[in-house]
Amino acid sequence: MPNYYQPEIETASREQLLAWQNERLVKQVQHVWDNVPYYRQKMEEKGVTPADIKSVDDLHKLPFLTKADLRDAYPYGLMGKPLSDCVRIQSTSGTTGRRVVAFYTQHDIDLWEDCCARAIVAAGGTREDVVQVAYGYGLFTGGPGLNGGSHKVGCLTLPMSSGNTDRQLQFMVDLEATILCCTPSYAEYLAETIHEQGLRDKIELKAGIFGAEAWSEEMRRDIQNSLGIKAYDIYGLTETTGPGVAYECSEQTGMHINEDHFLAEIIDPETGEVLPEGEKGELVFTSLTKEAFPLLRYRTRDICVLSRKKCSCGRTHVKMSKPMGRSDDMLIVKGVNVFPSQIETVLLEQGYPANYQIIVDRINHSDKLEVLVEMAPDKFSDSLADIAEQEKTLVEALKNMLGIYAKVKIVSPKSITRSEGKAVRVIDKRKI
Ligand code: DLL
Repeated sequence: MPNYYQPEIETASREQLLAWQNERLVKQVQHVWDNVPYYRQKMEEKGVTPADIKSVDDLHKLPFLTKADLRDAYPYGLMGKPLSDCVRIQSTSGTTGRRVVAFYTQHDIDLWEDCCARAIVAAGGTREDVVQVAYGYGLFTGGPGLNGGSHKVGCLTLPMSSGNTDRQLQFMVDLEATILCCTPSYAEYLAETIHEQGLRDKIELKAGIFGAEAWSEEMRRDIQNSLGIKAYDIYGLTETTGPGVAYECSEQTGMHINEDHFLAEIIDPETGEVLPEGEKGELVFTSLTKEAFPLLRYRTRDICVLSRKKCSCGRTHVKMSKPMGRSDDMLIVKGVNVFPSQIETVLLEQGYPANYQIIVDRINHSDKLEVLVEMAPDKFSDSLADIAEQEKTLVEALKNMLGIYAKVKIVSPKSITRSEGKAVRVIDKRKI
C-alpha cells in the first residue's frame, strides 16, 4: 500500500518544486498549443507562442481563461485529448449560468485521487480509518474525489452521498466512522441531529474534511466542539479536477496547494495584475499535469491570500487562506461590498447558530439587506422585548462589520431549511 504522505514531494525544497513546475509548465503549454485550438487562438491574439514560456517567470505572458470562456467553448472546446482517451466527466451544478463540464483521462483521475489521498492523510487518515463520504456523488466532484482518495489511502470507505440523515447517522454509529467528509453546512446539520438523537457518546469520529463552500473560523470551532473532532478545510473546483487542489494540515492555518500539479497566482480582479505574496486578490490556477482539461491561468473568482510562511507540519507547498467567498458571491448593497461570510462570522461570534438566510431586495430604489437567524437554544426567550433587544445587538454588530444597516429577524429554531450539500444562504430578490 503506497503511503500518500509523500514527503519527497510535499516537503520538497522551493528549488526542487520550481524545477518541477518549470519543466511541467513548458510541457503543458506545448500540449495546450498543439491540442486546444480555442486557447491557441487566445495565445496568438496576445502574440505569445510556446517558445516564449520557458519557466514560471513567463507565466504572466499567457492569457487568462475565465468562466465565460468555458461557456463559449462548451462542451468540447477546451479538451486536450480526444474523447476516446477520456473516461469520465464531472460537472458543476450550474447555478451561476451554464454548467461547467470537465473531462478526465484515467491518468487525470489517478492524479486527482492522489491529491485527495494527501488531504485525507493530512487530516490524520490511515488505512485503519473508516471514512464516511457524505458529499454528493454523481456529477458533483465531492463524492467521487474523496471516495477515490479514501480508497488510495486504504481506508474503509462508506460511499453515503449526501442526504438521508438518519441513514448517515446509523452507519456512522454502527460502522464506527472515524472521518467524515461533507460540506460544513451539512456537518452542522449532522451535528445538530446527533445531539437531538442523543448519539454524541456513540460516535467515533476524530476528524472531518469539510469544503466546497465558504465557512468561517467560528463555524469550524462550532463543529469541532459539537462533534469533538478536528475539522479540516479542503478546497477545489470542478474546472481544476475537484476537491484536493488544496487541503489543510494539522496546523489548520490555511490550505497547502498541491503545487506539483497546480500553479497558483493571485491577481487584482479589476486589472489582472499579478500581486505579490501576502496580498489579497483573485486566485488563478494553471494545471501542470492535467491531460484532458488542461486549463491555463484559469480565473477562479475566489478571493484569498497566499502564504509561504514555514508550516509546522513540514510541508513546503504554498498555503492559501480560506477563500473569503467568490467574487461573484459578493453582494453589493448600497454600494458596499458584503460577503456572506462576514455576516456568518458576526452571527457565530454572538452565539447564534450557523443557520441563517440573507435576503437582499430593492424597495423604492434603495437596497435593503435583511438577515434571518435562528434563535440560539441558550438565548431562548418568549418575551418580545428580549427578542427585540437581541435583534438590536445583532444589528449593531453587523453594522460594525459591514458598515451598513441590516435588518435582523430572529426566527424559531429549525425554521430555516437545512442543507445537505452546498448551503444557499443568499436570496437576492433584485435578480429575480
Ligand atoms: O465544490 C469541489 C469540492 C468538493 C471542494 C468537495 C471541496 C470539497 P465546485 O462545485 O465546482 O467544486 O465549486 C467550486 O466552491 O470556486 C469555491 O468558490 C467554492 N469552494 C470550494 N471549496 C471551498 C472551501 C467543488 N474550502 C467553488 N472554502 C470554488 C470556500 C470553497 N469555498
